[in-house]
Amino acid sequence: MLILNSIINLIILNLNNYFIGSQEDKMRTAFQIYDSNNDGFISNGDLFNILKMLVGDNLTDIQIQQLVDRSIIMADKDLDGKLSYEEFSEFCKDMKIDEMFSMKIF
Ligand SMILES: [Ca+2]
Ligand SMILES: [Ca+2]
Repeated sequence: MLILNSIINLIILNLNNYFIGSQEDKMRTAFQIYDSNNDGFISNGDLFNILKMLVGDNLTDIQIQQLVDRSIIMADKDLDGKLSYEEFSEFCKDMKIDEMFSMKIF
């Protein structure tokens, strides 16, 4: 879980450098990055693609898939197997900047 939080944090921090806007705008932009097929939901496959890109060879496909499955289960409040913007933003709200340092567990 910490790994995913860290990755989302990194993306949001990076967005801070490139975009001027409210926290809401940044969250919306981060959501659009994750929603790689642009259908308005972050699916299991969307998340897998993004994580795969971000972690590269640090994790096997199986480890990435497990991480994706766990993350979706934790954040998916209405149990439809994908994350809406509301679920995503709720999930991100509790994250702390400090958690990005858990990247070191790679
Ligand atoms: Ca999608
Ligand atoms: Ca959902």
